[in-house]
Amino acid sequence: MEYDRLLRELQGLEAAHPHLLTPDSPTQRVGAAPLEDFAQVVHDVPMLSLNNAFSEDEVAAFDRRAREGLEREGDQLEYAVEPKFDGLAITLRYKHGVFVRGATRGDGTTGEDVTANLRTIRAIPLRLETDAPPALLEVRGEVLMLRRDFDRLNQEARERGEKAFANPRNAAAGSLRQLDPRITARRHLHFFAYGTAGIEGVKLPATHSATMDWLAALRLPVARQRDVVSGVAGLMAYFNELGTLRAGLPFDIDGAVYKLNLLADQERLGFVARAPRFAIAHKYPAQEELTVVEAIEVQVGRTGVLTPVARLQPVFVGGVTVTNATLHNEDEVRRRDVRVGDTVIVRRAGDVIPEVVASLPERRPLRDLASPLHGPFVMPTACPVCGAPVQRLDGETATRCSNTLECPAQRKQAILHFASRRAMDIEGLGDKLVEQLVDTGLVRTPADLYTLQTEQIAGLERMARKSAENLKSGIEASRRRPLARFIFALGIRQVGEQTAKDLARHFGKLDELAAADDAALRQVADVGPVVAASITAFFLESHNRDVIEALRRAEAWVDGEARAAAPARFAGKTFVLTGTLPNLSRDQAKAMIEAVGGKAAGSVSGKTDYVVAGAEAGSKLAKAQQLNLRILDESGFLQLLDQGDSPS
Ligand code: 9MJ
Repeated sequence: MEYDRLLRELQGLEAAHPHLLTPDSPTQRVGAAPLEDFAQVVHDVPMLSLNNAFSEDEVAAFDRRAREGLEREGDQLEYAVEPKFDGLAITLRYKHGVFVRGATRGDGTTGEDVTANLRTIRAIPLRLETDAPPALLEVRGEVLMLRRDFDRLNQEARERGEKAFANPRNAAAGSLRQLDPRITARRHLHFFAYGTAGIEGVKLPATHSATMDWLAALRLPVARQRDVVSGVAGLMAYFNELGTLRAGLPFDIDGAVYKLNLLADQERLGFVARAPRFAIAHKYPAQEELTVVEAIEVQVGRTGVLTPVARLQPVFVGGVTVTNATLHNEDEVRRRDVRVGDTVIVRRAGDVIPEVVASLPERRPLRDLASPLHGPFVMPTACPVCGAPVQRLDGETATRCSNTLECPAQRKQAILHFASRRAMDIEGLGDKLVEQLVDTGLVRTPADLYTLQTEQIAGLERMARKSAENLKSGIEASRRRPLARFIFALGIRQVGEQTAKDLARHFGKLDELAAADDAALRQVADVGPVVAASITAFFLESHNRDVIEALRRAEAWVDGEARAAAPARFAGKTFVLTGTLPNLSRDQAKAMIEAVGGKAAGSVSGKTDYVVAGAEAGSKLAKAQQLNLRILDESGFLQLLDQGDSPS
C-alpha cells in the first residue's frame, strides 16, 4: 500500500536524521514499547455521561424541562442531533495544534493515559489541519471498531483457536487498554469526535453544529449522519430515520444524541449531578442482553442438519422477547463454551435470528462445575428425532442425521417445503397439519399427499369437514405444476428456485435431468461441481426415484420442451410489471412471463419490450409512455401470451 511505502521511507529519514523526528510524525503511530501501567489523568473538565430516554414521552419531558429552564415554554427549541456511537469515550488534548495527550473517561474525573495507543489510530490526527491552531483544544469523542475490522479480528482469533470478542465495543475497549501499543496498532480502531472541552486562544462558534463543522475542517472525523432539527417532532423524525440507517452503518450505534444547538443555551442550562441538562441520549431497544441458558436442545432441519439451540430465560432484546437462540453448530458451541446454567449475551439485530454471542464463564455458578449436566456441550451421537446415527463429514461444520429417507424431522420439513408457496403452492397445508399427517402415518412422502382422501383428512383431530375439503382441493389444484416448480419442490440440496428454473429450461423433461451426468449438468449456467454432485446424488437415491415415480402417477408436474430444442415464443423479450393487476399476483405474472421464455425486469428502459401496468402504476408507466413502449393491461397481457405477438 502507498501509505506503508511512504511510512517506511519516513522511518528511514528519521533514523538518519533523528533531530527531524517530531511527536506528530506518522511513524509515532506504529506503537512504542509496552508500558508497565497506565498513568492517571485528572480531567480538567469532567467527562460526563448522558442521561437516557427510552420513549417519546421521555424525550418530550426532556424538551419540556429545557424550555422551562430557558423560560421559552412556547418555543420550538433547536437541537443538534447525531448518532450515539457504541464505543469508548476518550478525550484528546491538542497544544498548538499538536496531539499531546489522550485519556479514557475512567470514572469521569480521573482516566487513564492511553496516548501511546491513541497515536496508533489513523483517524486521530497527530496535527490539526490549520494555520492558526488554538493554544489548547480538548476534543471529546468515541473510539470504536468498525464492524468489518471486528469481523476480521474475530475470524483471525478463531483460526488461532483463541476466544473471540463478543462485540465491536468490547473489542475496541480491549484493544485500547493494551499496555503494548503494538497490539493496539494491529487492531484498526476508529475515532469520531462529538464535542469539545476546554479551548484557549480561539473562540468557538455559537452553535454545537458549527463547532462540529469546525472540528471536521481541522480533520477530526465527525459523524456524517448529523442534523439540526426543531422541537420534539424533529427529534422523533431524526430518531426514526437514523433507525432505518442503523443496520447499514459500518459501526454500531445504540441511539441518537440530542443537544441544544446554541452553546449559550447549553451553558445556561448547565448540569444535574453527573450529566448535562442540555443533552440526552435517546436509546434504541438494546440488541444485546444478558440471560441464562436453561437447556441446550438439538433441532433437526429439512436437510437433516442438527442445530444446537439454547433455551433461554425470556429476555427482551432487539424489541422482542427472546426465548430461543441459535448456537449454530458443534464447533460454535465449543468455541463459545456455552453450558446449561451459564449467563450469556444474546443478540438480536434487525430481523436476524437471535444468537448467543458469548458466555460469561466468570458468572458460572460454582456448584455447577462438578455436575455432568453443566459440563461442556456434546453433540448427540444419535438423531434426537429418529434415533439413527449422526454423521459429520470431514471438513464440514454440520452434523447430519444419516437417515434422510425415514427421519420424520426431515420428512416433515421436506413435505412443508414441497407444499410451500414458491414450490407446489398447496393452499391450506401448514406446519401443524403436516405434523399431524406425518405423526398419524397418513403421509410419509410428498407423493402420499395425492392419494389422501377427504375422509382421512377430516378424521384428524380438530379438523373440520370444510377445512378437509379445502385442503383436498388445494392438493388437487397443485397437480400439473410447471417443471421448474416441481424441481424446486423436490428439495434437492443446493438447488434453489433460480437453479430449478435454469434446470427446467435446459433439460425440459424431468427424465432428462435425472439422467444427466456431471458434464451434462455443468452445461447449465451457474451449476458448479457442488451443485452437480448434489443433483446426481439425489437421483441416484432409489428412495427418491420411488417418490418421483409416485408423483409421476399423480401427474404432479408437466414436462416442457427444453429451451435449446425449441426457442420459446417470447425468448429474449423483456417485460416490466408495474402497479397492481386486478387478478394476477406479481409472482404469477412473472411465472407466466418466464414460462414463455421472457424475462421480467425491474426497471423500464429502451430495451423493454412490454410494460404490463395495473392500478396505481407510477413512474415506470410514465417512463414507458415517454419512450413510446407497448403498454398492456392484464387482459392485453393474457391475450398476448395466448395468441403470440402481433405487429403493433
Ligand atoms: C456518543 N456516545 O456518541 C456524547 N456521544 O456528549 C455523543 N456522546 C456526549 N455525544 C456529551 N454523540 C457527553 C457525551
